[in-house]
Amino acid sequence: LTVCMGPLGVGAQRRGTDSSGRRYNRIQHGQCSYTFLLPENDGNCREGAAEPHSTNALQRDAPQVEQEFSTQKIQRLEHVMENYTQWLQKIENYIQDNMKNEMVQIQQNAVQNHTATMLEIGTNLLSQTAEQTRKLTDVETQVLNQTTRLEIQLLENSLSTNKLEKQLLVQMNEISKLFEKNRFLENKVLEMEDRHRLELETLRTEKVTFQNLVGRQSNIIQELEKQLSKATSNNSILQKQQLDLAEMVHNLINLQTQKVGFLFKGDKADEEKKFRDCADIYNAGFNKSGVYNININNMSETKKVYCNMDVAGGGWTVIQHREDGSVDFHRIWKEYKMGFGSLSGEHWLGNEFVFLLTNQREYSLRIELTDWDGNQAFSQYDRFHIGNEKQNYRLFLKSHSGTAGKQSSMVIHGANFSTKDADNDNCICKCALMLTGGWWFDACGPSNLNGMYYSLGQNLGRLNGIKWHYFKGPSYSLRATTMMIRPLDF
Ligand SMILES: *[C@@H]1O[C@H](CO)[C@@H](O)[C@H](O)[C@H]1NC(C)=O
Ligand SMILES: *[C@@H]1O[C@H](CO)[C@@H](O)[C@H](O)[C@H]1NC(C)=O
Ligand SMILES: *[C@@H]1O[C@H](CO)[C@@H](O)[C@H](O)[C@H]1NC(C)=O
Ligand SMILES: *[C@@H]1O[C@H](CO)[C@@H](O)[C@H](O)[C@H]1NC(C)=O
Ligand SMILES: *[C@@H]1O[C@H](CO)[C@@H](O)[C@H](O)[C@H]1NC(C)=O
Ligand SMILES: *[C@@H]1O[C@H](CO)[C@@H](O)[C@H](O)[C@H]1NC(C)=O
Ligand SMILES: CC(=O)N[C@H]1CO[C@H](CO)[C@@H](O)[C@@H]1O
Repeated sequence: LTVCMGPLGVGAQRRGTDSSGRRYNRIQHGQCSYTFLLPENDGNCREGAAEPHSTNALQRDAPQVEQEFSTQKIQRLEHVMENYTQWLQKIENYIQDNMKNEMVQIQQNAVQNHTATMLEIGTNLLSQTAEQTRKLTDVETQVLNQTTRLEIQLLENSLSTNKLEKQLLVQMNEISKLFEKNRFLENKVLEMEDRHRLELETLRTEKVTFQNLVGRQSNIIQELEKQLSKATSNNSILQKQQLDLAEMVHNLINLQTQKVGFLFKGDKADEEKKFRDCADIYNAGFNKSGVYNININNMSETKKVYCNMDVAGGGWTVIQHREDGSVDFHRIWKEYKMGFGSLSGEHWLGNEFVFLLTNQREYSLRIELTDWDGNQAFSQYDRFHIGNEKQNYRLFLKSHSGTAGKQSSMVIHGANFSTKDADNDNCICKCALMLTGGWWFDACGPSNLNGMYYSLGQNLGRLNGIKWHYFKGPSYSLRATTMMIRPLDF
């Protein structure tokens, strides 16, 4: 057979419809081409599928056997075709399915990606939000902390303010109380002033009446005196009467002066009291030793003096005192004139003041001495005064007594005062330079209470020490001395 047979490829197959409307299937293989006319389709068959039992005659001249064989082959080919077609369809389906799956997967991936990104963004946002929230919370807590602190401070402030207010109230209350007290006191003072004024007025009127009375009384007295002078010429009986009358008059006068004195005393009470010396001060009721003001000779200017109110009845005005050597006594005339040292300690009152003092009335002098064994002794002179500066403050003494020697250690017949720059002694030497200090040196005499101060152990064998010959000998320097004066009639 020269029938061209060969493997059939799909690409070499061609289908179509001929001019008469019959469908065909043409297969090209090499030089051979085969055209199959396909039976009429009943409508259910698929296009391109060959009918296995076609009654249509082939447009080919071939014997019957060959025809049958060909028909078989065609049928097989048709099957194969169909199989292919099915395969193709299957593959198509498969591909389509796959495509669908992939699309779905891609979409899913995309969605997942989106979701993931969204989630990521979401988580990012969430974490950022969380961060922000944390920060906000921190800020909030800080703000709260500050607020609480401020509130606490506010509370404390208000508490202290309350306290202050309370204190203020208390103070105000006290102030108002004080005000009330003040007003009360003022009222009282006003009342007292009124009363005082009234009393003063009554006193004044009384004074006037008393003055009138006094005038009348003196008139009567004058008359009585006249009668008396007349009666004087009468007899002794009359003389006796006169005496009686005189006594009566005297009594009357006393009574009047007492009354008037009493009245005038009130007016004088405002005047400051003046003391001539410590005796006056003592008599005025001051019995404590110490520094006081006096007015020597009743002068207006005051002088401070130390008053000893303890020794021998008190009332002593101290003019010299030594006790510890704290003050230098080797000084010049001018200093001895005006005084030096400390009144409550060692001092010299001053010759000028002693002169003024001892010439306003009669004074006695007392000298207190203490040795280094604690023994005390004194010398007293009933009369003591000194002259003025022109008289070189000359010493006048009378009547020595006391325990510091039977004889007076001060020259009783008197001596002028000498200092290192004023030599008024009875020696060709200069006693004040030799023995130091200022004193009533004779030549040079048995005493010098203004000599050098020597402490215990150095006080023996000293010619220029604090000397009181008839107490401790010529070369013993004493531990303490006091010279003080008091009116003779104290
Ligand atoms: C068609 O395909 C099936 C498998 O899918 C196969 O078993 C059968 O033999 C095939 N038919 C022909 C005619 O090739
Ligand atoms: C998903 O995201 C990754 C990276 O984020 C990217 O590489 C991938 O192409 C994305 N896929 C789709 C389907 O968008
Ligand atoms: C407030 O803050 C301070 C430090 O800044 C801290 O010591 C204190 O304990 C805080 N107080 C409260 C009530 O948080
Ligand atoms: C001093 O005076 C007061 C009263 O003025 C008196 O009580 C006292 O006893 C006196 N002292 C001496 C030592 O006289
Ligand atoms: C002292 O002066 C007053 C007046 O100031 C006088 O009344 C008094 O008598 C005077 N006393 C003596 C002691 O001079
Ligand atoms: C003492 O002083 C008086 C008065 O200045 C003088 O007349 C007299 O001579 C003096 N006596 C001696 C011893 O210096
Ligand atoms: C006796 C005598 O001389 N008597 C006379 C006393 O004084 C009065 C006058 O006050 C005379 O009248 C008396 O004669």
